[in-house]
Amino acid sequence: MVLLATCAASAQTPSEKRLQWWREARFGMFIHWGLYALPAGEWKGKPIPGIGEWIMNRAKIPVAEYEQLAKQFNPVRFNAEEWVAVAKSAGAKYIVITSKHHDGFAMYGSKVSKYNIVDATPFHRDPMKELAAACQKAGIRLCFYYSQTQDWHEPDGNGNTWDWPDESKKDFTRYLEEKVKPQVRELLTNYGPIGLIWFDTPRIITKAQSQELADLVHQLQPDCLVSGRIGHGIGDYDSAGDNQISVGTVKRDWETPVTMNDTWGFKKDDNNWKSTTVLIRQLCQIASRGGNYLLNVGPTAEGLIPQPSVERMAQIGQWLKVNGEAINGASPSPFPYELTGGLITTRPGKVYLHIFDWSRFAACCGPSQDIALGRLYGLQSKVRRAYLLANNSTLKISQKYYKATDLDQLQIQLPAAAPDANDSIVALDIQGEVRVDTSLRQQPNGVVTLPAHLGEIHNSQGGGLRIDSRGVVENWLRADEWMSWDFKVNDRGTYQVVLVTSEQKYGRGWEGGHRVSLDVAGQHLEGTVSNDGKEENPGDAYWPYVVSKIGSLKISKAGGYHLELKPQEIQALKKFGLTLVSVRLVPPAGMVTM
Ligand code: FHN
Repeated sequence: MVLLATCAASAQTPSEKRLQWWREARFGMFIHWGLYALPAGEWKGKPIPGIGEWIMNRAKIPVAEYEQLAKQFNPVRFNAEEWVAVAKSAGAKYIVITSKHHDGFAMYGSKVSKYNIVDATPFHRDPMKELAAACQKAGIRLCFYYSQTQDWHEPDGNGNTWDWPDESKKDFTRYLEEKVKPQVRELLTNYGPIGLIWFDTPRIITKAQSQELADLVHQLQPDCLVSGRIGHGIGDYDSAGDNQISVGTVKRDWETPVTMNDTWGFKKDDNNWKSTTVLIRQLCQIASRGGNYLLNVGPTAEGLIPQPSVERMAQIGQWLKVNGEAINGASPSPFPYELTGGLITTRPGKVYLHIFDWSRFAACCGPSQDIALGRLYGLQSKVRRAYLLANNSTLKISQKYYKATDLDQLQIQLPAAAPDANDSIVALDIQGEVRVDTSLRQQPNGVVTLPAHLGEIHNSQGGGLRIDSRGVVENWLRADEWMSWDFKVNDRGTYQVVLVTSEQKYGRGWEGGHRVSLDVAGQHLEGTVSNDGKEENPGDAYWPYVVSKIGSLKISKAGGYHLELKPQEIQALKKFGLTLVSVRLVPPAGMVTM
């Protein structure tokens, strides 16, 4: 199969027109800031578990008590220009800030509700006005988060079951008409051009109501985007789950919001900061799959962005200064699978190899200690020049086609050590369009990876096996559903068969003990999915991978193969079932690959 990565020049829909700047941006800064920054994760001397901005809900704080926070909220150290400078230093192109979160408190001067930062706090300033001016000056798009369904401050809003337990008395439409629409109107009228409105947690909103809200936004500002979380697929783009990096080809434009530690709103005891390396790699992962990265900071009640966030943002920016052309405005990888040890982005005439793990990419050693040889399979376009973005040094290359194995190979001579510990980028100048062989095949390190999201699903009637947005199989709860893959192997030999499965999101557990069979190359293997060790999930530390060794198989000649994975028995007590990530065929260490 040959894939041509082309830019279709079809007529633009209004949504596509709105998306233009956003696709070019790829990276934005999220800000969760509100009254919740004051308790900062603690209520009446007790730490409240969970994300900081949910404290009112988690501690079931009555409205009358929570409202008192407003009287103490005085963020005198807030400086809009400093915040915008943090975004700018990171290379972020837009800022999305909470104008009203689920606690119902407007962080701007609202005429619709007195429960707002100008009228209800001693601060009396409108930070959104100041941010609008600072963003305008810095050339950054200002965007507003707005919680359209959950509002714990309003009797008719969704979510406050402790002050108003009787759901039958709630009139959501009234809340929508009397608070949401008028406030959205204010936000789109009083702050200049707004890049997007980031609606969230649609919950009980109806399709018609989501549509009315989107129409209102577009009527007030035709260029303003609407986030996917307006509900019912009505947004201009999709929003992946929190901290969930989608895998594979995502058909629509998408964005992932990501926390820098474990909370969105400030929590004084949350110091679980992701490293800059992880953050840079997440940005690259998302860009290589055609998405946008929205990285959060949670300022304090004084108005300061925590120092660890400021530092990480600046470090991302330093990396982007050198490597930004491979991210901002870049297109996704033309391959359906990941590069060994890294990933790929493209733009017209260019392919960028992002190498995270130098030794895994440069799997075979060069003639002397100071050279490593990296290889890429499947690129069919002619490469005119290869060079390191880090220092613009040209790299020696050779390109060959092996007819016997139908293999295009690009070999690149690299320095022995990675020039950038976060992600070293090898840029390829190519002739014409990017053309690649998209078949699943053995990679230069000898491993054959068959990702779940690229397999064929054989559902049975009433069965529910499917792939979630992380690329993990969910609902594989029945033994009469199965999966298969077609792939190409270059090297003869014996391979260990490993099943990689995933823990549930946010450490909610894992289920093993499934008995499975594999049929491939005329061989039949049987084994049990057991926990033979954990492996870091490159996408997210929140749900590690579990590795199970199933047995070994022999491949006696290079060529195309078909593998079928069929369960004989599935353990589904916890309703997790067989959470497959991939089937991996691993050659013995030291096997010589072509
Ligand atoms: O409930 C909110 C949460 O507080 C936070 O704002 C995140 C950010 O994506 N959105 C919701 C949960 O998905």
